[in-house]
Amino acid sequence: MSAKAYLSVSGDVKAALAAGKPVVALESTIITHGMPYPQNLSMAQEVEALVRAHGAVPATIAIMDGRLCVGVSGEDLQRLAEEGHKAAKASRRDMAALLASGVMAGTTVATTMQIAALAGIRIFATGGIGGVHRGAEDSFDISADLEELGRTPVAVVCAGAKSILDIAKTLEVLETNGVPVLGFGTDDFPAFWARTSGFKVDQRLDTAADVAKLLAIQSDLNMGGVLIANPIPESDAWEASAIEGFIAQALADAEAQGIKGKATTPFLLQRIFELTGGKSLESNIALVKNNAKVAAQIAVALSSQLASRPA
Ligand code: PSU
Ligand code: MN
Repeated sequence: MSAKAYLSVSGDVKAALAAGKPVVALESTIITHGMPYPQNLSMAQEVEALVRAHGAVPATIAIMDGRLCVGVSGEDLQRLAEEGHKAAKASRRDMAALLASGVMAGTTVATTMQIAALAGIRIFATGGIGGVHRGAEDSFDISADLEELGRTPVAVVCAGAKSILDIAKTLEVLETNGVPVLGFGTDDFPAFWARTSGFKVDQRLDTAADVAKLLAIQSDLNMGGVLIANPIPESDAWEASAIEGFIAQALADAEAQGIKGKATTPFLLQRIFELTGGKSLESNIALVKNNAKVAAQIAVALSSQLASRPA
């Protein structure tokens, strides 16, 4: 059987893809492991509505009932949101096991990219990518997202990388993996809750049409993913110095409790949520929505550019 035999694509996503209409993939680890219930459910619904409002079809991706599901909605979205941390967190290495067992899983950036590419979706919106963890020189904890970006031809719109990570090392690995890092309207690589990190992006582009032009060429070259870094809206942004104390506390707590491996990112997000009295979650939701909007605009620009190419 081919990998595509495991795909279950919803009717509206299938129709849009067949017609060359814009589609935006959305991940589900952010639903199961990134946010508490019920805010995770309302976020997922609002993000889908925003993608539609900007002219594209949303395709939330998850692994459910032994299938690679593309275009999860309604009841299934509710199931994922309620399952929360009881669901699995699907990274690349977990896929076969999850399909074999039928266990429900939120897909990370890495697996969402894989499944999106399999379905023929080119644009994907998330919150922040995984990266090189602080202390990686000892722990070797480097997110599979960085490897996947190097090899899978999907453009990922994110708000940069969370400052719980080592951003300098994350950017170095992205360079090694051959991933173009574009700043959408910014020269500075954003740091999730903060608009800047002090590190430069590879290239700044200011319009969706300019990004789409680059993506079409990247695809012609048969190359891998592209990272589009879109800063959190000013109204919801933190000063880097204001969030750093909470990050340091969350990291210290993770260390004290011996949190390791795939539990690390969900633990840190949850701790920062508690330490900020829920404010980090409001910012997280705002930046995901902003990424969904920009991803839809890029998807619309890309499908119109591809449609106007000579056959
Ligand atoms: N961004 C968010 N919330 C999240 C994540 C990203 O706003 O929960 C998830 C993504 O699915 C990303 C994962 O792929 O965290 C990274 O996990 P790890 O560091 O274990 O690779
Ligand atoms: Mn990791």
